[in-house]
Amino acid sequence: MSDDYGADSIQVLEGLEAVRKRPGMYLGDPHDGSALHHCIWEVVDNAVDEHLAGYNPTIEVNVEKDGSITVIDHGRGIPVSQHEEGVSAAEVIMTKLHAGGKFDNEAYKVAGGLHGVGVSAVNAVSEYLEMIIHRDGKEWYQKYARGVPEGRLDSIADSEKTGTIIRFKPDLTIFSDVIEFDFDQINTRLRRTAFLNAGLEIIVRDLRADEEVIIEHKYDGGLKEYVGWMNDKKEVLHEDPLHILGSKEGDKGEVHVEVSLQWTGAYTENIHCFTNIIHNSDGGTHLSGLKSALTRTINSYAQSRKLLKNVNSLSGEDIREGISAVVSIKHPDPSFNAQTKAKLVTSEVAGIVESVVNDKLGEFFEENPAFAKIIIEKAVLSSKAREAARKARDLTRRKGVLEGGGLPGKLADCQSRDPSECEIYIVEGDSAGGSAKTGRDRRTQAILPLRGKILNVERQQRNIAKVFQNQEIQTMIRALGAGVGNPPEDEEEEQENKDEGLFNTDKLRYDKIILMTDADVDGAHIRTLILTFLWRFMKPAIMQGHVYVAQPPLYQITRGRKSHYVYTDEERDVIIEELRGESENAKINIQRYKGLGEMNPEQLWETTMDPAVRTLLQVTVEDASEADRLFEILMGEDVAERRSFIEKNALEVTNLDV
Ligand code: 0RA
Repeated sequence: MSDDYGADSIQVLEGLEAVRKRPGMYLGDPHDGSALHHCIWEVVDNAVDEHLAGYNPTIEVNVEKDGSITVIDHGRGIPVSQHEEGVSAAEVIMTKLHAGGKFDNEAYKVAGGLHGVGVSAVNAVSEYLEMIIHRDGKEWYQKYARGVPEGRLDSIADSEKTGTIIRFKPDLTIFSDVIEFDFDQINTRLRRTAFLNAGLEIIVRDLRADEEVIIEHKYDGGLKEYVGWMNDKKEVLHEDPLHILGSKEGDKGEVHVEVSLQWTGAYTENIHCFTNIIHNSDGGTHLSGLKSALTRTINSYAQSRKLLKNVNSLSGEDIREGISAVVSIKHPDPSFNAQTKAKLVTSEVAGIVESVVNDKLGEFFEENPAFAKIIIEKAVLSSKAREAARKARDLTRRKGVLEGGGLPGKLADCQSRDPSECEIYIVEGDSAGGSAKTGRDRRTQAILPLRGKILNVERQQRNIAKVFQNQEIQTMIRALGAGVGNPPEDEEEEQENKDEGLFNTDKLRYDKIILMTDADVDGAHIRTLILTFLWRFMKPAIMQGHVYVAQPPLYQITRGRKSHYVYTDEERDVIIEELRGESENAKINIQRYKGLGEMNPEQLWETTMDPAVRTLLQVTVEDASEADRLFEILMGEDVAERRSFIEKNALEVTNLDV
């Protein structure tokens, strides 16, 4: 039926065009690198499915010199049979949106494929895509340009192997701003994939640099190794992570539960959740199930053994203090709150996870009373510290009111009272503060100078009263006007933890909180200390994008009456080259700004504060638990390690167009 074929191929072209026109709908943001990297995940997910189906021991991912990506798997190979009217099944999979559905019945379950866009979306946004399939005794080849096949699927050689090689180069007319693959991001994600699929070997190569980078991931211990890795920089309270495996019949079929957990001496909890290998950054019913099980099992054990002393019962937060855990469930038909799959909402999962964990944890405690005692003692300590913190916070708040309205004397406030147009610059040192006060737009820009280093709150988790006594911290809390203390993260905690004037972004007096520190290591350290405080006590300000880092220039380069401000060393070299090019023996003056204080008010305004020309970096957090881990390393004991770490990765800060 050639008519059908014609209609079909028109549909295919329309489908590909839809993806190219609105990549955001299919692959995520095409500007910030998420769609670009999603292309890799999409192809890899298919290869992981082959592993899940029991066929694929190894996946290789190469970042190639020309900016393309090669994904090699050793699965069954994409089916090559004739599908309809001379078109192979492989071509259908590569060109039809959601074609997966036709093939994915029974054994074949798409791992991430619940994203559902399939490799055809990747094909559509690729300048070229080459596909090599080993299957049915042959090697097959086909190439596409922007999703359109350049020829038919041909057999080019005999082959005894099976598997698929896909090489694609993203079409850079579709992506912008971030158009280069970030090897760290790729490696981190694939490491996680390897942890979640015990035994699967994933080899990642960066072939772009002269020195090739090759990293192999293979974790036979799966989640248990994952948790061990999460804790490798921490003091752990028991040597081996617990590992819990179980399954229960749900409404749509068997639900598998896998949990691994380990308590550490840290003061935060760090729990990652997955459904069918997809990360759920906002948790959901599996997380609630795990939390309920922990609270219930540990309280009932502690009560029955009379381990609670002066505490009535332990709150969930106290019990989870210092815990690192991963919960991964497999469900035949999960539902999520949104397209992004951030939160699992399938309600039966809560009860299933809770009962699996209850059973195993109860058993484990009975068999290891010494271990149970350590965990419970830590939770009791946490409960007492939390109570003390509550009192200290109350005191700070009341003091603020008693001292008359609460705005600190050091704050040079702005005139506007409309938070949406107001900004506060938190500035390192009084002298830079002075320049900033003179140079600013006083209608909308407030200046808060901080003197010296603020307290490292990461080291004060057992003595939170000290945090609230710190002058610089009190000053910040009062200037921002939005309270302090992170609100509960879900409804369950909400009940345990009544609202007590905790931090609330609705009350923020400024839309932008801008950290302006010197462009040196000390400046970076101060910035990190402030960010750590904001993260631990005002997290929503960061999560909702209110926090920014100012970018002061590193150099001023002057030739004659012309002067340039320069923000990076590379930029400096380019400008110098340019000026030399204009005239050989011109005198070029290079001034290095060691600190903000060296700039006069006009310079500070021109280079760093004027909204029309400045560059601000918005502090963004891809994943809250990753950020927790980061701050722990960052603020940990090893000063030298920390310094170099801060220099390199203080936080994921992404460039913002202002
Ligand atoms: C459809 C059906 C089958 C496998 C695949 C697609 C498949 C897709 C990709 C993408 C990259 N690597 C892949 N490997 C396999 C099942 C094939 C069968 O039943 O033999």
